[in-house]
Amino acid sequence: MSSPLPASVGESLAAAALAGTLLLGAGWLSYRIRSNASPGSRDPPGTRADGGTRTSRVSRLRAGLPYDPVRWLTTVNHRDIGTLYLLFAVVAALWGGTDALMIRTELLTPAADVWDERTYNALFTTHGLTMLFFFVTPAFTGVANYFLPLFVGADEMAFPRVNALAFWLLPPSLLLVRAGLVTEVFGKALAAVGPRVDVLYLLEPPTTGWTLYTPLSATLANPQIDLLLLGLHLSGIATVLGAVNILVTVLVDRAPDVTWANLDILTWTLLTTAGIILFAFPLLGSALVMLLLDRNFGTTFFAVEGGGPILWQHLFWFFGHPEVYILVLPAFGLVSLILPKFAGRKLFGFKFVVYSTLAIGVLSFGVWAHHMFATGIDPRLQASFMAVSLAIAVPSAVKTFNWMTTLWRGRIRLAAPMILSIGGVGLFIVGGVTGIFLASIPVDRVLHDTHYVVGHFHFIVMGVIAMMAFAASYYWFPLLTRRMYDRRMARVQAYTLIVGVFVTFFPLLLLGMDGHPRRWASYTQGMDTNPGWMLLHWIATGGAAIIGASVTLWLFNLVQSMRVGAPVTTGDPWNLKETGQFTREWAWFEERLEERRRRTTSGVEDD
Ligand code: HEM
Ligand SMILES: [Cu+2]
Repeated sequence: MSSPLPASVGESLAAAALAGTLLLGAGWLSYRIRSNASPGSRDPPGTRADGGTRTSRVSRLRAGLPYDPVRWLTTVNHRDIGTLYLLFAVVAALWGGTDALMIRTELLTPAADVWDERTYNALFTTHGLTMLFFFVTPAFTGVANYFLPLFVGADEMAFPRVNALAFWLLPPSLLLVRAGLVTEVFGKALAAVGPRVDVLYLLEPPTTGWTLYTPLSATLANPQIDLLLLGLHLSGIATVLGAVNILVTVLVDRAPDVTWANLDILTWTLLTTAGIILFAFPLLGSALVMLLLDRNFGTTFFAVEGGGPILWQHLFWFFGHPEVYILVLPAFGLVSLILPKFAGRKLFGFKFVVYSTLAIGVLSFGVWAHHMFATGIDPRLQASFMAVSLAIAVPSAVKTFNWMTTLWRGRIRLAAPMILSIGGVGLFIVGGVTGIFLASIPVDRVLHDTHYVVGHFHFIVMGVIAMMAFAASYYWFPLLTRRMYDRRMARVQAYTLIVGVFVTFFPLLLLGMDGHPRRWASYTQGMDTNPGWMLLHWIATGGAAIIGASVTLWLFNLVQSMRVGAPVTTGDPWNLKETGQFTREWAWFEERLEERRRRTTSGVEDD
């Protein structure tokens, strides 16, 4: 049965319904947040200091659940919000990871016969967007929320309610970005049991690539592109709100004994990242609005007769290059934090690591046109961008040498977080060095838009960023859950992840040097002259399967250990006191354990 409405009416109705639902949800949430004043928000329902005892049917029902859903929806506590960010990031990573495995499956055969071309284009688009905006940034914002106040000795983030708002903008923005898939799956499920509702098939998954280049993104009729732009805009607002919170917390809410001289390395990198976000994201926001106006209101910002399609690339990459450092700096911070703990030595050259972080923060705004060497912009401009791009490799190298020197003559303990940190540094070196080649104009002319570029940045985004997210999950697991994970399984997971990343992305460097363009669903055209391509794709897909197995092992280990892992009874599960590296978050944890012990021995029920 087909819908009687003309497509455009159905489309507007669907958009209005979606917007209405979002607004109602937001209104309800803000009401709940306001009535859940921060002091008692972690107390069980019915016992809040401000609310008195409430015994409505709903609150009795809530008290019977293992988790109180209203508390999680309305919390303004930094650790709760941090936890929500981390859970959201895991969900997004698994969703984006599914895209990745589907991409790799298509490339097993030279023809586009597993999925079709359109699906393939959609897959690499949603994969990139999901991973960058909904996995990496939320994961590190989660770490910042949970740990930054503990590191700087603040009771809370500076603006707890803004913090809740920033988090709750993310789920709707992810849904907007991926709405087409959601509505289509919903439509198919509905059609299986009842009527076929045409309006649910109006949104086709976006096929622009994460870079949203004009003129393609300005001219595609698919209304999903508009939703995508709105969703990205929303997620940008969330990211800026989060960054403001981090900045103000560090600048204003530090404990008296936390000075600039003894601020820890992770806080330094989170602070720098927040600074970059403040300058980069508003620009993305503006560009997205211009594109929306071009698409819907006939403006000509990116039309040939107006600003021209290249303007998009300038605006996008003015945001986009700093964005790659927004993603990588927190991972660098985690290396600098975790590596010394398991090498038994202080981070070598702490000051230089801080200075190089700040230098990267500034320089990252001066290199954007290295993504545009192939567009025919003025060669004199290109040369200056090449120079700054080569220069930005220097502070990255400074860090790498500091990490290696930290290991030198250290007492190295190969626990899972350490294996992942060392692996992360190693893979980052491959990613960084391939970047230096790309920064050179003549080399980039050959390699631009090939799989070499995909290999380059995945050695960084998977090689060090995802690697350090896993390392952090192990490192703080005892603190987050009061239980220990299975260490042997974790070590196996860490080694397989390193192998998987290398096996997946090294063949891409070779394919790129062989001239294999990126974003091709089918490579039959190249097979006559390059019969080796298929083998390289097979190896890469095999690597992706190793990564998939490794991530499954990680998930299994953590979920299982959360339930039945060995209880942690000491505040120092990593023996950090021995080498004088017992940091504030662990001290906080130790205190909490002590308090629990006092409460249970004095017979008070624990939470
Ligand atoms: C050592 C410093 C680095 C240099 C010199 C460098 C250089 C480059 C160059 C020149 C390109 C453009 C290649 C082309 O499209 O032809 C590029 C692409 C890219 N780089 Fe890097 N890079 C560096 C570090 C990083 C880091 C730290 C990240 C990620 C956290 C990163 C992520 C990316 C991404 C995502 C792209 C591809 C964007 C796209 O077209 O989709 N790079 N890099
Ligand atoms: Cu760049």
